[in-house]
Amino acid sequence: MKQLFFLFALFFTFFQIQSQENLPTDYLSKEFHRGRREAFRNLMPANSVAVIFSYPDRVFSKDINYNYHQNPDLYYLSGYKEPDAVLFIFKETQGPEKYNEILFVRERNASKETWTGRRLGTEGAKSKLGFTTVYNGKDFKNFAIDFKKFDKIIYDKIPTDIGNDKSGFDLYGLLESFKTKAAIIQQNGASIDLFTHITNSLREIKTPEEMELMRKTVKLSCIAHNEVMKAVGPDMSENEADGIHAYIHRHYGAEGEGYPPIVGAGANGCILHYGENNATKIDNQLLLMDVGSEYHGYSADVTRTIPANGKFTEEQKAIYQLVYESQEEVFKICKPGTPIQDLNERSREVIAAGLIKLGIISDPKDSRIYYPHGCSHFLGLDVHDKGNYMGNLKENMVLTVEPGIYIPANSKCDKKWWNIGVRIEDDIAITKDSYENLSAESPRKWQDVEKLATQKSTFNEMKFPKI
Ligand SMILES: [Mn+2]
Repeated sequence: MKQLFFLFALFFTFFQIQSQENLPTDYLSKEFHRGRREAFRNLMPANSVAVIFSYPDRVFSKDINYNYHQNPDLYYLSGYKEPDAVLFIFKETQGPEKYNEILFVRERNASKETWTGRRLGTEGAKSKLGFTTVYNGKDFKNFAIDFKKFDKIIYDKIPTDIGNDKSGFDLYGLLESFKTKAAIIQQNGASIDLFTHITNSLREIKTPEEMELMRKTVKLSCIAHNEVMKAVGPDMSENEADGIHAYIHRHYGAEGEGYPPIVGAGANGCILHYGENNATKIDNQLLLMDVGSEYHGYSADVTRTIPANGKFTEEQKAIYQLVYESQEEVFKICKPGTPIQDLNERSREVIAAGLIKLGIISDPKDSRIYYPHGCSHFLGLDVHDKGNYMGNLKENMVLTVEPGIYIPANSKCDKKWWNIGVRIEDDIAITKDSYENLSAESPRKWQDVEKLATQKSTFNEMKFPKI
C-alpha cells in the first residue's frame, strides 16, 4: 500500500514538473517586478501614495472582448496580467501590519474561470508575483485607507470610457471607489505629470532582464521579415504576408504583435498607419512592412520595404537609397549625450537634401510633405514607449531609427515617383559609447534585400486545397 502511495506521489510530482516545464521560463521574474516597485518608490516624494489601475477590457463584438492587454505600467510594476486590478505603492510603511504596497486582484471564481480562463487570485499573486498584501477587488470599497493624510496622490489619467458590470468591484467599481475615497472631483494634472515623470525615467532605461527580452522580440521579428522577403511574390496578398509574420512570431513563442501590422503595397505603403492589409495582390510594387512581435510584453518595431518581384526599379532604388543614407547618418550620432531631438533633425536634413537633388522638392521645408513623421521613439512594453523625448540618449535606452519617404499619386512632382513609399526601421540599444543595432539580422542595403529575395521560403512549398 505504501509503495502504491509512493508511486502515485511520484506520478503526480512528475506530472507537475512536466506541466511546469511546458511553460515559458523566460518571463520577467517576481524579483524584477519587486525591484521596479522599489525603484518607483525611491522616486516618490515624502508622504505620498501611487495608484496604478489595470486597463479596461474592450468589446470586440457584442459579448466577445478583444484579447486582454494589461496596462504596461501595471505589468512593469507587478507582473499581473488580468483586468479589474489596482496597485498601491506607498512611500512609507503603513499601518500596524507594516505594508508598503497593496494589490487588489480579480477574485477566483470556478464557474467564470471555466468560461474566460484561469485567474491568479490572491494566493497566486502572493506565490507567483511575490506580493505579501493582496486582496480581492471587492474588498477595496470598504478598505480603510485615508487618502487625506497623504501630501500627494500620484496616478495616471483615469479612463472614462469603460464598461460597468455593476458588481461594484470591476475596474469601473474600483475607479469609483478610488475617486470617492480620494475625493477626486477633477483629475489633478500635477499628480498625472508626476506619475508620467516617474514612469518615464524608469522605463526609458532597460534593465538587463528587459534587454534580454528586447533582443529576443527584435530577433524573431527579423527572422519573420527575412522569411517574408524570401516568400513574397506579386501574387501574394498583403494579408498573407502579414500572416507569415504572425506565424513566425508565434512559432518562436511570442504572444502576438506589439501593434497592428502595417503591410502595404504601392499606394498603400504611402499611408503611414495603413492597417487594412487587404490588397489581394501585391503585384510588381514595393511592399512596406512595419511589423514587430510582442514577446512577453516587449514589442519590436521593424520596417522593411521590398520589391515584390525581387528587383527595385531605378526610381524605387533612388528613394530607398536616400532613406538608407538618412538612417546611416542618424546611426553616426547614436551615442550617450546626443539630444534625442537631434536624431529627427539629422534624418530630416539628409532627406531634404536628397529630395532636392532628385528634383522632387526645391525648398528643404517641403521635406515634411514626403517625410511627415519623426525618426525615433522609445521602444519597450509600449511600441511607442515611455521616456523623456526632450532628454539626451543614455546607455541602455532602446529606440527606433525610422526615416521614410512617401510619395502618393498626384503629388506635385514627376509622376515617375508616384506610389513609392519607403520606410526602413531598425531598433537600436544605446551602449556605453555607441549603439548596437538589434535588428541588424534583417538586411537593409538594397543589394542585400534583392539577394535575399532570390531565395525560396518554406512557405512557397506549402500546398492547400483549392476552394
Ligand atoms: Mn516605429
